[in-house]
Amino acid sequence: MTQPLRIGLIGYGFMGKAHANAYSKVGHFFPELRHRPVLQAVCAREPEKLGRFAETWGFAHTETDWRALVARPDIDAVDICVPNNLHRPIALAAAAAGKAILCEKPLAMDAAEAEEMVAAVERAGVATMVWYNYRRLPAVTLAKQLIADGRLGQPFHYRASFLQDWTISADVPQGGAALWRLDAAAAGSGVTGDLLAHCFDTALWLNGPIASLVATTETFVKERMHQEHGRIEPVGIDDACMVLVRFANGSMGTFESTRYARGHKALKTFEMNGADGSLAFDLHDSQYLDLFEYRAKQTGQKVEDQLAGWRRIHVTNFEHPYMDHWWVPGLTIGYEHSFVHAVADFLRGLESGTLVEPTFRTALETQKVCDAVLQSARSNAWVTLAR
Ligand code: SOE
Repeated sequence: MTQPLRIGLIGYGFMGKAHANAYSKVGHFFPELRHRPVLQAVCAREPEKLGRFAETWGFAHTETDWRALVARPDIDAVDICVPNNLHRPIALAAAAAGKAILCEKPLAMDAAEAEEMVAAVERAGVATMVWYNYRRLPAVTLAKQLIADGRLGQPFHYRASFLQDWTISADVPQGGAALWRLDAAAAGSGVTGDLLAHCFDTALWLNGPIASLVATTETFVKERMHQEHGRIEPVGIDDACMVLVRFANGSMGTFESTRYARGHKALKTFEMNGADGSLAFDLHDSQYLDLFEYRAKQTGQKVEDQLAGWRRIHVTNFEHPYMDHWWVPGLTIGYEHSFVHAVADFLRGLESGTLVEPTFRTALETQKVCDAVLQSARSNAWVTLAR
């Protein structure tokens, strides 16, 4: 017997579409799950576009005020896909209404807001998940499994980047639909919260907590027209950010993010080097994980020098994470599937009673790292993260 989980989606931009697609697909590809998402209601401000979105994706109802959506008794889970400055009020209201909450990243504008949200959801005892979707690409989950299995040995280095180039033109406005990511009042920060947050979430998951860091940021375009009222306003976000970190496990890390890397659209990479091996991932080749084994886990022996080398694992076998739910070995999946996996894991978590990661509490740690980055960039000094 399947059990419906009635979703109330708030926001229908790029992320709203990714989530709606995931809810639609999950039951087909993960039929063993008891809970089935039902596209119950979607909320946004523009009625005409909203109606079209609801019709396209099959939502039963629409609302133009998020408060009305949260208050609906026929909604079990609220999905927050709106600009970051609305995450906190919606999450607090949804927690008070006893709804499960799925929230786009970053969790909040800053760690203080995130703390308040964590307290509210834990007080209410509701299930939460933050959509750090890249964890759920099979190659990234495989990296987690290999590291947890001790294949890399003592970790020395972690390096990550997320590079884009879509804001180089000074003519790109800030604010409003799609461009709220450039408006500090709506986004909280620039690449730090939008892109590095993904890198930090993956890094904390794979390599543990960050103990201290030093960062520098730059805003290359100082003024932009605001899309909502047409006035030229100072730009308050970071366009680029570089960070040096020390992890609690003794390893060192570097992180870089920018929207000014001409030619790069979404170059998200990470590499980790340990005493016994290294691994590397590149989002442009998301079905691959590169592994260098210095010492073979099964035998404990050093790999013969003439055979040592980087191995490219095509992460499409039934044995690989999530892949037994898709096609036959060798056939690939992509970006959208990371969201389907997130929903599947969330539903499985509801069934087992073990909440899926990252919960609001886990995402708070990423938020604290983002805050420390911005604090360090302002003060030009190392920042120690409290534990
Ligand atoms: C920004 O361009 C963006 O869409 C982020 O907001 C997403 O989180 C990232 O996955 C892709 O880039």
